[in-house]
Amino acid sequence: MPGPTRRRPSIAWLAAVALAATLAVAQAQTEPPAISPEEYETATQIYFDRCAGCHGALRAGATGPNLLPERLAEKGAPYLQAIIFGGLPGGMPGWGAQGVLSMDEIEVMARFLLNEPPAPAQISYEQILDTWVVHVPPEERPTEPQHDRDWEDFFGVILRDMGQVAIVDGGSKELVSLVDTGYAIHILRSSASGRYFTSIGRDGKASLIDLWMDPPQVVAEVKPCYDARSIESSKFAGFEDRYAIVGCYWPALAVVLDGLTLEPLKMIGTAGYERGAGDYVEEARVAAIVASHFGPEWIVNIKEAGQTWFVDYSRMDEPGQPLPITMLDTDLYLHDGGWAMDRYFVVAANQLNKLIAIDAKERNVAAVIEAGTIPHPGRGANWVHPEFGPVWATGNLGSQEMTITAVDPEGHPEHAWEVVARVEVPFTGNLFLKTHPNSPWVIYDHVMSPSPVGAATLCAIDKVSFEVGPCWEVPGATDVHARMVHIEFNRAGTEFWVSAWGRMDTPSFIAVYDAVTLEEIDRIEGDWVRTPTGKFNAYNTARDVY
Ligand code: DHE
Repeated sequence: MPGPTRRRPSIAWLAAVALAATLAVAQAQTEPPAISPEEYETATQIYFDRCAGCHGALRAGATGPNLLPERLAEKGAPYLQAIIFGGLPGGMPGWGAQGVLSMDEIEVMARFLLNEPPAPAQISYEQILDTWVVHVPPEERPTEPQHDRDWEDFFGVILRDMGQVAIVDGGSKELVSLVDTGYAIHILRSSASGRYFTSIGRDGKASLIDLWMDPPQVVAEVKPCYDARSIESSKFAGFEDRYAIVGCYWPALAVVLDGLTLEPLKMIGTAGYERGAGDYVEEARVAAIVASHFGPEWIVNIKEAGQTWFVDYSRMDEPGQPLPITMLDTDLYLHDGGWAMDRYFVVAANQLNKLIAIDAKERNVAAVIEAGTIPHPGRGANWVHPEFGPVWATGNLGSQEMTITAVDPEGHPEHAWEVVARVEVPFTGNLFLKTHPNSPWVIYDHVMSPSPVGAATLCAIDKVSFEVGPCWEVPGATDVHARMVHIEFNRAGTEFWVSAWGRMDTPSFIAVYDAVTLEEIDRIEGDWVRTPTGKFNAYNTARDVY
């Protein structure tokens, strides 16, 4: 998207918007406002970039409300402009106030929302196949690492708006290579061996990065969807690195790929009927996916259908053999989650303020837990507490609470699925928390805090006493317009890294801390460090250490 022209709104403009908003109901529009084809195209792109994640590709509502003209017409364009500019307390960002959208763009967006939405396209297997490229075939790849670096301690760092992933040496902190991937990369996952990173872009493009090559590079890519957030590889014994799966937001689809070439093998449509006796859901988006340790299957969470599917990949390449999918009714608004004790996959039903613990061994719901407001675990944090045994924690986006739950019904039945602590943290806006067996702390961010100080503040929570230890505003973060986001430990668990997520036009940094003393011991900087978000240590990601 071209850089917007930014004009600060004058007080007079804001007053005019407020006045117009109060008059809007009375001035309900009967005709949609005019919008030129160029404006419609610009607005469609902005909608995809900024709005579709919460309001859905069809604008029919998802975690955010329905944005169809029938509902919005009575509100009127000035009212919509005011909301897009300033946001709402329930989580709608103030795109104008944050400097992301210009006043001209906001004005076009308001008119776009009062017109009928475009019909997003479906995708065919041939279209996916056309995007598939193998840069280095498996037989031409090295049979052993081509460099002396400790590749299992590499970090893949997402440079979100650069469409790149930086491979950084976890020991020396040197940039090993910078690889081009999809647009606005969302997550990385490691193959079971740890040799490959797979990445998925918001534009649905998947890339396979070989860490044994010198330098590490993208060896294959494919674009199975138009909009996606999740990717995972096959991890069960005997199937290591063999397959990968992409979860799409649009179209409603999961696509199984060959793990070494990313050749598309199987498309699995997810549109269908909502859990129980629900309605038909056309936009049933795939949220978190994890590879089970109990069988050759992925646990795939279908957000708007309120279902979790166990997708068996064991006979994927045997024509005429079954591809069993076990459907489990869980709940609506499934989003992100992670392993508790390597047995229970705990996923947030975020708009319901719930956590659902899915037993990967029995393939059923083991427990439903009341979290805080909009739980957002990332993958959560696991540790063994001296009194409660194994526990798992999530942060919450909408409340000042870290929720800690006991997760060992067999070893500690007296506390099973009990929330053993609701720890008060200083700000709302948490997205991620992380720990490592060798650190006494859980590290907690507040990236979506409405206050710039909150967004730049990290906290360490004591894993035994549950006390909030030091919280600190990261020096220099606000100077580069950055929010501190996403924590990742190195393989040894002796240090953790946190991204200062700034703007594309300003180089930013990654702060490195001692995992015990919490002292800042290094800062990764350079012209290439722009819009860093998620970071994934090859060893920890392959083995689900968090
Ligand atoms: Fe994410 C994980 C969806 C906004 C960075 N994000 C996930 C997952 C989902 C998801 C479904 C779980 C994937 C899995 O485990 O298989 N994220 C969404 C959205 O729908 C949402 C709310 C809005 C959108 O339009 O995308 C959203 N996410 C963000 C951001 O704004 C972040 C901070 C930066 C960005 O890329 O846009 C962001 N999401 C991340 C990261 C993870 C993630 C870094 C993986 C965390 C981990 O440790 O595994």
